[in-house]
Amino acid sequence: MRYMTTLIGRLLLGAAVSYASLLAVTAHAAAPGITGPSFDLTAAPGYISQPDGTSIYSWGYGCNTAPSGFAPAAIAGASCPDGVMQLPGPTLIVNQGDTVTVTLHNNLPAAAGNTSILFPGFELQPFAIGNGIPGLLTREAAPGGSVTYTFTATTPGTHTYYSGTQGDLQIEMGLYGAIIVRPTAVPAGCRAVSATLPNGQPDFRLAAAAYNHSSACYDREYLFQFSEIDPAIHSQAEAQAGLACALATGCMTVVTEPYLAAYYLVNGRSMPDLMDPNYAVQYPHQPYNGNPHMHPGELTLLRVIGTGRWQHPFHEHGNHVRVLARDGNLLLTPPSASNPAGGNLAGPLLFTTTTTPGQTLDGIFQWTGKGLNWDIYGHTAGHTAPCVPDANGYYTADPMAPNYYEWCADHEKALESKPFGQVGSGGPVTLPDPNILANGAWYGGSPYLGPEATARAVGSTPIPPSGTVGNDPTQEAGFAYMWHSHNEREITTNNAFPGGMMMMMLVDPQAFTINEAN
Ligand SMILES: [Cu+2]
Repeated sequence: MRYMTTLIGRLLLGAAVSYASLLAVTAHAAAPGITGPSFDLTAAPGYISQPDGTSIYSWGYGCNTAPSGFAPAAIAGASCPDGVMQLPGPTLIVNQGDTVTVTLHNNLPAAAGNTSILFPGFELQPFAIGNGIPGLLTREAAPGGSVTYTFTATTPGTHTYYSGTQGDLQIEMGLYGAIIVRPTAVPAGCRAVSATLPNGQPDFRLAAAAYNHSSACYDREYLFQFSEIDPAIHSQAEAQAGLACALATGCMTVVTEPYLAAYYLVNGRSMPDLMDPNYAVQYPHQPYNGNPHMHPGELTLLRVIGTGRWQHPFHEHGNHVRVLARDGNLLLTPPSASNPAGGNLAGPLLFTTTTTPGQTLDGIFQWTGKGLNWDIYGHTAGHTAPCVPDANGYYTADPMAPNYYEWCADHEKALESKPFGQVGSGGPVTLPDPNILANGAWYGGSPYLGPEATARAVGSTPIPPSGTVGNDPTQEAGFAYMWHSHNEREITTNNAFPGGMMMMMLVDPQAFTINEAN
């Protein structure tokens, strides 16, 4: 939403004290998780924290014993401590074709009764006699007991897993997580995962492509799981957690309707906590963040999962999102008269990637600055940077160039013909569309990207005043966009704005190394 983007920009600039810590963070998101194909999980209680200082009694999946590994390998300091619940549960990363085994230990209070996991989209192998207890939807683990699920990861993409027992209570309490299945092949035109991207910076991708399709290549990826919390449900469960109980269905009487959410989470955290690093020590039960960064031109894969009860209209400012797949199913055209082979991408271009409970969505986001009608790099007379358009109109000859992926049609187009404030005598040539270009905490005080951005903005009347935030462009000075729920109720934390389902996406100059390893 446009006015909200402006508002949050002003809030962030104005509230220097409360947001000072945000300006210093250089932590990013990626799609961190644990690798398989065998996983030993616990379901256990714990307390998550929210930005208003609240601790909320929750249930979550965690590692029962140490995982075989962590991904992406470029993230240092990853952890999944034995027996510690987390929210969301560990992201399970496997390869297409793997035989995946997940053993679940029920360490919830006896009063919660049995618990289980569903793996929608995958066909479980038959259960051996004695493996778990038959439940309504799947085999369950009794309190203190365990159950093992086995399935083949047949289809690549983004999937979800969650409790199949008393879902209105157990999913609300936090028993959910994500599964990422890496495709088997490197499709034509996609780069294999290596130590570095073409620009020489670290490669944090989990795979060369999201699916076995050359249109599913990407340069960078983020996973966002949307959920909400009704604290009244959690406090009822907490109050009854100590009840003696020997029933499979538990002994709690928790009223889950009417449903009154007060906390709106992305990856288990709310704004501004979600901008802190992955695995930050202050969130021992919420290891995953939501802090997307990208360079101009990069194809950014968004893995979006709806959990909980409500739809959440997730709006990615800066461009639309091209949907690749839903529920791990790549959306392709069928054969037709004009294209007998079929197989072209068929997903819509969405302004808002609305989440649906239980559904996953993969989409590609790209920011280039095309359409602004002025030179985002501030090239002026006498500059030496070339902009020779490729077949698509972008400068892509040199991935190491400061203006790599510049939209050449706007090369050397001035933002203003006269200094700011003198609109009557010329003024800005083109006012930026705030839906395309926004400002925010990292905004370098210059309307230009690039290592010389601040210097270019210095003048008698720079726009906006240079040094407003005072960041060194090679450190952190890009274009900031709010990515948030378009339901305004959901960008609050316990009724206070700003909070909830809100993050800031940063388009960083090529000179800035995007290091997602915390
Ligand atoms: Cu918006």
